[in-house]
Amino acid sequence: MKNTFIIALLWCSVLSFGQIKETPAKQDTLQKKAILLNQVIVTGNIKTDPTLTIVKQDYKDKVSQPKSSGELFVDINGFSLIKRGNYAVDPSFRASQYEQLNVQYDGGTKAFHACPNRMDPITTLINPEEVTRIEIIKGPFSVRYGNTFAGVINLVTQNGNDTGKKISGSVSSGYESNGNSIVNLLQLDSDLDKFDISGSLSYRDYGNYEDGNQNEIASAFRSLGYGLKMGYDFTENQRLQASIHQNFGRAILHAGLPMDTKEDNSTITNLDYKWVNNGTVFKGLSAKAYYSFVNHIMDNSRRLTFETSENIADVEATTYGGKIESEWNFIEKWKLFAGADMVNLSRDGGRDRLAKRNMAGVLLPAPIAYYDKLWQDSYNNTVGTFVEAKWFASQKSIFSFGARVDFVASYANDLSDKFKALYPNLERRNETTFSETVSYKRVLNPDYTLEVALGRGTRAASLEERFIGFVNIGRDSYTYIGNPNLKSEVNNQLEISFTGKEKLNGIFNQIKFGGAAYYSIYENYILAVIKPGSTTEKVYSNIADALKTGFEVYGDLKFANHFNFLTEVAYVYTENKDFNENLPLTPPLVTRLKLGYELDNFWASVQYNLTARQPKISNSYGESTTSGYEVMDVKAGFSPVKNLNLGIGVLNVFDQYYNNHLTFAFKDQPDISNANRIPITEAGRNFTLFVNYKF
Ligand SMILES: [Cu+2]
Repeated sequence: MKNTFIIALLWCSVLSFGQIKETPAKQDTLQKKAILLNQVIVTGNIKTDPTLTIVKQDYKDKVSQPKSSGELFVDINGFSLIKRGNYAVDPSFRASQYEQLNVQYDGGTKAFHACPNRMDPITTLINPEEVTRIEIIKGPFSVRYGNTFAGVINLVTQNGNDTGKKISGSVSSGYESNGNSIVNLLQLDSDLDKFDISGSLSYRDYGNYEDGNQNEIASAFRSLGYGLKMGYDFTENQRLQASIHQNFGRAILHAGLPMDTKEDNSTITNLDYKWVNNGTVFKGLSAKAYYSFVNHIMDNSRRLTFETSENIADVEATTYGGKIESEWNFIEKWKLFAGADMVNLSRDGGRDRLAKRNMAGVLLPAPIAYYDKLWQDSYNNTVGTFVEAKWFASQKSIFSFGARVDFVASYANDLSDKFKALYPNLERRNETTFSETVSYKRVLNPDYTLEVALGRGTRAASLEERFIGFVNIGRDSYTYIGNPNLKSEVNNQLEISFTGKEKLNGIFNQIKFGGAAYYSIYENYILAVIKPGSTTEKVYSNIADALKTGFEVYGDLKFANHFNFLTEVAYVYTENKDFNENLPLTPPLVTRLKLGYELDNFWASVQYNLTARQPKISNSYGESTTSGYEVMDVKAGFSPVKNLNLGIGVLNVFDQYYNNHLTFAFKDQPDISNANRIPITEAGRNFTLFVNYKF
């Protein structure tokens, strides 16, 4: 009843606005088809763009090495990577990660991993080659893209190009010396008047890499993937699009996890529709539906523990959902978006264990078989509804207001006896969460912008946090246990951001600069905490008092017509006041310096990354302090003939031996004595080559 009332209230606020028309907004050079479908959420249109965004989009050009999902984020200020090997790479933004970031494809398609150890994070489910652009909303400052706790990451995949050509496309090949890794790709597009189709096929075969001290790190993998997208433009203002992506990973080694992937098979399907209306009040409608399925099989056949117990886990995840959104111009100087979305996730599967030795290591007369329910046939179903309004108070001032309500249902149909004993009489749980935001954007002059935003983002606990059944999924060696009674975690974030651009005289051509500072107060932060009275088990729990603050700044100077020099600095500080320590996975201070040179058919860049030491750690998470390090990459590319591009690179030129603070520690690696808890070291010097031919 209360829920119905809240929805009614939200929709009344939609309908109570008056009306008038808008002036057509200027659009930048983005693909029209992607904009028409709301795949792109930041279009350069000040009237519809969300507050406080980052866009990274030069993924197609200037390639000097094969792309990996990790590489997509490595150059974005404020981002770090959480690695468990070379394949399972999760992005971390300002010390927030996993489900705290709402990672999605093409403006709202969601897909979740099946592995409890995140061997198959969302970034591995779509080929990185297909990603042409990444958009980030830096905090809970929009309610239109689903639950937004610490930010939205939208990976935009390519569309049928507006080429007008019956057949066009490209073939590419890449090689990396460190690991003897290869990537091959084929991309085909066809644009036939109202109908267009695009497809891509990729194969990658990575070997184990060597770190800066020539230690071989278990990280090899093979994967084959394809994507197919078909679109039909009914009229100039209406488009329907269907897509399918499938990815097949094989023999994936994870140095930082207790098992290796035998097989990883994923399918994501997607249907999008958009109608842009030229009326004065009703401006358009967009709708989306998606379905994804991931099957994941892993075992410990390559590990020392295999002598004691043969383990194989077969798990699956099913995600389906959709979104419908409408756009209105009720009152002069106001724009309004209202809609609803749904994300349903379910996971099932478990682990077969064949114990061959007892705890003391003595061979058993006959092996004993066990089955562990890892996911317990668990469900997390979310339905949300939202309203977001923009008020153009003057030519230079824009206010945004947003509110959303999410109704979350969670339950598990197949609880293990151990879990039942811990949580007797467990029933389906219903929760209602609220998120809201208000922000102000001031265009000081065309080249200077100031933004101030305040947001409250609420995230209900994930399936891992609620229902994971007695399994080691952390960086440490504890057994993790879900907690179905967790409260939702809340991020109250304030952010101030400034960007500017100035034309210069003489040898200097132009300078661009900017910065952002933020402060977050967390409520009920979710963390796995040692179970009272236990030395081997951790239970997901709410932390009462925690915070995060930090900044990013950048300056980009163009000079001598062809040169540019970029400096970026990012810093995060976190505090878990309940435990009097840092929150886990807080990256150290990072400074990036990049000198670039560019002509029409030649480019080169030198990038120097300085990462400070991280003495502030989370002891309860099993972290250790990390030393600082400096890594230099040199890249260049040229185009000897039209449509042919060659790129070469030397990564980690000085063969630096180092480990990233967020990367997992070695786990059960046969050739590394006492391997547990030693951080995985990153790749040493690496020569790369990339060739691309367009037709
Ligand atoms: Cu796995």
